[in-house]
Amino acid sequence: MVFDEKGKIWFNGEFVDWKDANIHVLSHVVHYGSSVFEGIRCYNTQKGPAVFRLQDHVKRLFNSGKIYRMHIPYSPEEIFKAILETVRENELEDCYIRPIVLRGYKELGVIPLKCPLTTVIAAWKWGKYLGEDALENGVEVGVSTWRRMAPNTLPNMAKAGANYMNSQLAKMESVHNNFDEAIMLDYQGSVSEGTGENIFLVKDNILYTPHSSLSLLSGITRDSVIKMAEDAGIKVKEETIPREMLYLADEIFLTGTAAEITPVKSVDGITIGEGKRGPITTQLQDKFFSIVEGVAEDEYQWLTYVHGE
Ligand code: PPE
Repeated sequence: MVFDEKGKIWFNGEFVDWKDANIHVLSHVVHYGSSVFEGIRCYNTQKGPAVFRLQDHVKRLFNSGKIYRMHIPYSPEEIFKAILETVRENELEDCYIRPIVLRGYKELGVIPLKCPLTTVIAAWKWGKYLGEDALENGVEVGVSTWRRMAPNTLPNMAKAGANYMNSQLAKMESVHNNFDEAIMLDYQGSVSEGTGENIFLVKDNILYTPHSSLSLLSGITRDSVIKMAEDAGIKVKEETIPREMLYLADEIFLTGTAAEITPVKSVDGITIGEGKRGPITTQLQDKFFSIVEGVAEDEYQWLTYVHGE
């Protein structure tokens, strides 16, 4: 995906042309990675575009800011509304929305508190994250030699720009090794998450996912999958998952806003189950897409219609 540079970006409360949404090279964020952000999807439904779990994403943005002592100069309600306005302003239907709060330009040095915050919301069309046929045919992943951040190093519960330096190392290594995605282990060697996704395993009809204390971002898609699975009578276990359990799983899938629900067909070249999308993955994918595309009833009230209902 390369930007087409069309449309407007919400920049500190005002819409500016795509090319004018700029910050100074000596901004704090450029040197020290000081930002918190969100990734949100909007789906095209019969009732117009609808944003998935907007309230929860806005809440997580403010929680990330809280951890980093960033006092976002807008209320959650203002950001909520500004996100919907950004989709409307750009006349988008299905799109990906990226709000980011960053520490800006004033002085350098590790202490960031004098640098003003800049708040930005951009939206664009972002197709299938892990490739066109990934949702149907699955992806090939490799366990990374890079570990996820250990407790009390960088907080995994904050969705902060700097965390993605760790993700980048793992992703570049996996691409170099001809994998589609990396799976990272936590500092003690148990399964944590992908570079931009959470991970689920199916074994003997039970759904397993690493517990949220295992150095991962507690994903909103992950939470959605757990709810849908439990309501479908599938037993869900959040626990410590040893690496080798990956190879022995019947099914594996990745979840994330960008990646949605993507099946995994192999790990480190070892085929998972039948090497294709399994029945529980299919069941949860079908349920997820029927809700977000507005085909099924929005039983969890996950959708916010951009132009009202
Ligand atoms: N773990 C990580 C590390 C992560 O980045 C994401 C989202 C998730 C889990 C899943 O979280 P959620 O989206 O709430 O279900 N990754 C975002 C950024 C991807 C990117 O390449 O940038 C996303 O999917 O929007």
